[in-house]
Amino acid sequence: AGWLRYAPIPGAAHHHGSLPSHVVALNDSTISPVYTAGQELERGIRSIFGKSCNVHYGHFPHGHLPGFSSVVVGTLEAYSDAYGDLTDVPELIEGGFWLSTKGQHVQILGQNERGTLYGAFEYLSMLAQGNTTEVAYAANPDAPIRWTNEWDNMDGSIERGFAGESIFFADGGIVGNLTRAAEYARLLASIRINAVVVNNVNANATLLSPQNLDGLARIADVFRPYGVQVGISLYFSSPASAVPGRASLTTFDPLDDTVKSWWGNVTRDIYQRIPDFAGYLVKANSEGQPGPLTYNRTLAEGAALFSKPLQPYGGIVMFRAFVYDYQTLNESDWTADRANAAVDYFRPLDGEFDNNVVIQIKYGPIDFQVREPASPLFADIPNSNTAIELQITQEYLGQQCHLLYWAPLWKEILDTDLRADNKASYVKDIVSGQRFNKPLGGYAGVSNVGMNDTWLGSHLSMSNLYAFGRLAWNPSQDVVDILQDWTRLTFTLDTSVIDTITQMSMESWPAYENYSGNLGIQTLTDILYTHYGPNPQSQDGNSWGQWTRADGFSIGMDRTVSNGTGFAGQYPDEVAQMYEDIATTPDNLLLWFHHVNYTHVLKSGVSVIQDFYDQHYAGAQTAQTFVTAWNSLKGKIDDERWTDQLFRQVYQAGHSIVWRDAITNFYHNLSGIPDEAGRVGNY
Ligand code: GCW
Repeated sequence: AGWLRYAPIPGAAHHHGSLPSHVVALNDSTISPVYTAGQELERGIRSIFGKSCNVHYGHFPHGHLPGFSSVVVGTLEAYSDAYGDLTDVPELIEGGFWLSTKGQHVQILGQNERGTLYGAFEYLSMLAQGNTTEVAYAANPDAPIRWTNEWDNMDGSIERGFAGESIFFADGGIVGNLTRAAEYARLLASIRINAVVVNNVNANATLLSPQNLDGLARIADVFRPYGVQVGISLYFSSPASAVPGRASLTTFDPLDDTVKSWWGNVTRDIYQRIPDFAGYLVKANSEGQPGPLTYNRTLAEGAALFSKPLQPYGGIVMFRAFVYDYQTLNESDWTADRANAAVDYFRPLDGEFDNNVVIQIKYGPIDFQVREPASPLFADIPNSNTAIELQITQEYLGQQCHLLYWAPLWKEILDTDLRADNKASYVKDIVSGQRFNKPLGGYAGVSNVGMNDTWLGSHLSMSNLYAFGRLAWNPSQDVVDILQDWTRLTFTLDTSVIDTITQMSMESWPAYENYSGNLGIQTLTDILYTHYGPNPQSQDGNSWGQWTRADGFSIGMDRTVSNGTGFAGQYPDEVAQMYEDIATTPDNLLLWFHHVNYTHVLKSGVSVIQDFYDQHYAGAQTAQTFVTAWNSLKGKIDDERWTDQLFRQVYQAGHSIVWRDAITNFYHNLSGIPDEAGRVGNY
């Protein structure tokens, strides 16, 4: 149920008189999100207040609203057609809604059906939090694309998933029982996610077999009543792969006519089964994957292979900017830098992508690290649609075994002002399309939910999924407000519980950063495969291009233009200058941009090495306090969830000490510089 528990609130019966007794849902088709909204309202009001409502589907007869208190839920258009125009409703855009709880009839009126359902969930969220005040307002999305990506494989495993098997796939096909998929769609609709890419970006061509497309259509069928569309990831060389029921070509060259018609056929076959199909997500020429560069074609020519056939259907291509060739990265070259790749590839192509292509950019230039500057690419392709790719799953951030509330990190990136043309250019305003006046743009969150009851593998990690949806709708919201709404909906209205979970969650990112890799050095984890646990020695000499350049005296990536990889110069001038100079680079990104001696003194007055020691101790110390904090909630939330989370907090407390000791000892050995506080290396 996640946050859609609709737990009874204290004093529920007291509200009965002021609650509506009827629901009028202005659509009687069971596959309509308006119908779903009607069901959801009945279910919520019954569960939260113990009050049953009659639900009437379709227009109320004779063009009159019922004479008793009711919730009227439908599209604004359906409402006007039946009952006349409303004058007080401001302009709504796609997915927007109007919610008024004033007067005898609660009005929940969407710009479209999906927006109507969002409004119903908004009203229920208020009620479930004990808020029965009178409100009347319109809500509109900041950005049109609010998708999750699921890295689910056809065999049912999930890449970087920490919550069990896939809810979509097993044994090379689509699972028979899609109950969980429908429940997921319900959760997603409540946070206004409008599409899900159901398979891994490291895609498997066999998804395109006619039989599997039939299965995909079944997924779309269970999503549709929630207003959630389905999309898929494509494997670029599919035409030359063995796909049951399809011709196999000897080429996948994007300029080859047989390849073009191969993809044209696939696209036609999909839309025949799924008329509201969302579109494709493409990972090409990345980490050894095939792509247009295999044939010396540009990435734009590769994207066009998909955008052209999608155009007549209104589908879109999310083309990932995560393009780099790890085989060519050589650490002995001081100027080699994987962080440069995205801008190097995409900036020259700006303006060459079709209107229905969106460049999907990871928030940082490397890979979901605990601290990265915002990717400069957001500012560098003003003639292209862009979306930001965030991870909800905690690949590098403790894999759901450590508490980590992502939203403050996301917010910092979204609120970064990249100063394109020396003008305010916040990442959030670029991806919404506002800054560069683009029609498309938005958010992709790598979620990776699984069959585990908790969806993500731990109860507290669900705040991340919730916050993702909330910020994608409106990135200006406060991350504490979002967290507290989630906590009330998920656990209780008890303020002591809310305060405790708030404190733990808000301290979780700084704590993890402190014990896993501070000063912008990145998550010092095992980079070779697991991305879990400390492994600072793997951070150099690897072919992935995630380096720290640590030796006996110094550490950090020199990304300056004057003496390093030149990466800092990929930003617009004002930001480039800030990062070029140690004096103006914030301490928390120092080693991201500069190579310095361990004895270099930070703005805080402490040396780099001493700060390593101090922060690793501080971070691990904070993780210990999470156990005490969680213990204080015993009896205030149900035992089952309390026990489950306690196990994780105890584990994290121990593992944070493993992190602390591994990292501090590693750099102590390497540098030979003692800890002023005498902790490191003294047992
Ligand atoms: O860093 C890598 C992850 C891979 C992932 C890749 C990507 C899906 O470790 O698991 O592959 O990023 O984003 O494509």
